[in-house]
Amino acid sequence: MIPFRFIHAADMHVDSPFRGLQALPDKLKEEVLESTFAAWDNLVRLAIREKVDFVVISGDLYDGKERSLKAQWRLQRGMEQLCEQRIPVYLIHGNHDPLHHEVKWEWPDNVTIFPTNAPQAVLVPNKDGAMVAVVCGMSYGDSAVYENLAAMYPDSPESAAVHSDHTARHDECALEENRNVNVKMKRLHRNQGDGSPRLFRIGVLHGTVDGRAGHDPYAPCSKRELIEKNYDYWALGHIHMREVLNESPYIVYPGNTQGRHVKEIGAKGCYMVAVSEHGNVSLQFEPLDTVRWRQEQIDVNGISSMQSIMQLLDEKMMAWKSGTEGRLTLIRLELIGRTALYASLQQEALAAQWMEAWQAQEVDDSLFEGASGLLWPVALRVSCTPDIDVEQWEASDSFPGDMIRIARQTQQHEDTSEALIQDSLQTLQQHPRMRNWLASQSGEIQKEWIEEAMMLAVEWLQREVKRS
Ligand SMILES: [Mn+2]
Repeated sequence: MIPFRFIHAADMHVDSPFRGLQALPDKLKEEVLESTFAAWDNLVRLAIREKVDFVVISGDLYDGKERSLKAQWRLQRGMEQLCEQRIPVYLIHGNHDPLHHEVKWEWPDNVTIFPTNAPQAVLVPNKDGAMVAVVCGMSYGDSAVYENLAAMYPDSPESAAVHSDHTARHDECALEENRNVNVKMKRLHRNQGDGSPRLFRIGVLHGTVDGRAGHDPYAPCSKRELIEKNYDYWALGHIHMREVLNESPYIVYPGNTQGRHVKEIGAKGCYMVAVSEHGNVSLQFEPLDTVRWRQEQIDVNGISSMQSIMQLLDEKMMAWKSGTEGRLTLIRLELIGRTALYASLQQEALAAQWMEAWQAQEVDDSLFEGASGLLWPVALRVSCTPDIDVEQWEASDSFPGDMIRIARQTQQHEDTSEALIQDSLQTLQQHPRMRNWLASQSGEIQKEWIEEAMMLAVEWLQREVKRS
């Protein structure tokens, strides 16, 4: 086998709208809105700097079916830069950017887009023009594809492969059945001779392997099925969390190139894949994101004053801030642990005040350094428990014991818990907007309210008992 290297990326979602960031100062909002574009620019720069042989993108380049002109233009610019450096790009379209008939955009000659009706295999040369790989892929023509596309991929893609001729004119396109698809391929009339080195097989697929909670089950297939296809590398897209599902052969989700909300935490980027002359594959993750999401828990167990909690928060934040590597980082914090300060922490004003103070300091910093390297708290949630022994109280013949027992019984029955909530929140029910909001809260959340109210009450009572 001839050694070569390629980049595998997916789910760029260029021009994601990032809804729900109204609270961010304009300068940071701009940085966030620019981030999916910037990640693409970083990918292009990486490919050029590392002189890779080619780039594979496994769907969802755009965020929406109605791709914005701005996104198309920015992608075009990057593709042209890659074209100038003679780096081909092989891409498929996914559920967010299906290749429907209204899509009319001319890519430069280095770009190969796989068709929608069936998988197509393409022979891929390295920098010196020697054939090194066969890439087989298929695009979505619709935003929802529920068929098992993997089953349609040929077992020996070389035999059905066409030659991807990046110098061919668009009107020479051999795939008449995909007239509006910008595929520059020519049927290959010669077979790979017996003497020629084995080609590395890459399957490019946007879909769901073995079902994933919280994701639409587009193009479902099993890992076993992919393994049995006998490809060397499955370049997957769709699931935004980076994961290597299998190593022999490699089955890889590179994750998205830029996190888009607080659930898409940590470094985001692409894989640099190197194939050795013996066919050994090695993967190197390369971050491309410019804005990062983070989620951290802070244990306040044993801390005895609010001031110390605030100090601990500051210390942790300072440490995390020094690790942002120059990226704007949006962080969601959660206070946990058993604490005597439970009641004080329940007053939301404290969390809000600390957030405001920290944010004001970050705004000051941004005047000198811009948005890069800022650590911006987007939420501070208090999930502490009071410093009380609930079990001991519950077993005791006491007023707090009665209260815990009643709360537990109430939680167990939907009717009684709802009646209690209705009764307790009567004043709030009189406000139409509040009434709607209350009605939209799930039974689980209502049970949490009862739990919190019970904890608060027992905590107060315990304090009074100690004092008397
Ligand atoms: Mn996606």
